[in-house]
Amino acid sequence: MQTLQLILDGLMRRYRERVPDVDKVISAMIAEGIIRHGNEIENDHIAFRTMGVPNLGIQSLERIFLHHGYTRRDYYHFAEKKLNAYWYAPPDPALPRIFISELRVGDLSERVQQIIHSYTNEVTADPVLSLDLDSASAVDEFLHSGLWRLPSLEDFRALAAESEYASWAIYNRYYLNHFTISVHNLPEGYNDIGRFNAFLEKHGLVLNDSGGKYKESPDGLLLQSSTVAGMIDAEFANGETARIAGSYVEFAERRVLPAFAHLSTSEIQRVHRREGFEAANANRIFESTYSSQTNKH
Ligand code: OOG
Ligand code: NI
Repeated sequence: MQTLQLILDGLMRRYRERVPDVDKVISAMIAEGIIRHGNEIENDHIAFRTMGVPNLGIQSLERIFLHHGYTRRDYYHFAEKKLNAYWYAPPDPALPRIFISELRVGDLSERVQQIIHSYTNEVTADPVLSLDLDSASAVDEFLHSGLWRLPSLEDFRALAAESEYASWAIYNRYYLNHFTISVHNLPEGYNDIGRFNAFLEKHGLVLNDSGGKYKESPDGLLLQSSTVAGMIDAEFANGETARIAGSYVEFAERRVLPAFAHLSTSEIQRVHRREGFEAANANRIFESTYSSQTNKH
């Protein structure tokens, strides 16, 4: 538990450093009196992106979290974006869920597959198998170091033309893709996604509007929104530079399940609320790093 907490803390620390929207949201929440410090924010889930090739992908990355007590749950398939994903339930309800997706590399064009393999072939054995999973610093270093050479800008652009997920993952690797603020436990007036979005926009945050500014599951119980990823100054091979999409922040409202509608607010725990994810919502949220959304900055 201690080790897992250190791994999660390391991910959050670097994410917060790279993604100015995190502090922007937290400061706005403090200024508005929604929270007092920031550490009382409930993290609904964190997400990673991976390359679906031998030695890497979901089957490799998930091993870190399975080792620390996470349980694999539902599978999702995104045909148009050529992705697979699973979500993982934490060993303790105070910890975030994890969402790991993977590019179905074999479904892409020959040319793009070749570019991806030219990088991922540098990984000749599953790196997680030789990692000391009980060492928080070893895992932390692994998650934040390069598995392949720095990409060229030309390759990055060729990938982006066919899959903006591919170009994002080849550059950003296992840096956190997002963390997610639970809005349902916030004070009255901010505890539903529509009002929380209005608060965010009032403070100058730009929201992903693909499929609407929030996405709602068919059962009406899982509502999600996200910021448009901020741009980072990225350095490519041969000293070339470009502004590319980094990570974003997500917001989730999980409503109480009909079976527990009779409970009073103080009795409601995580188990009484809608669990899991929703493919149609996720399909839109992926676009938070796509140029169709980042162009709005
Ligand atoms: C993940 C998008 C899906 C969710 O909560 O459904 C997602 C990504 O952008 O990698 O986060
Ligand atoms: Ni998410």
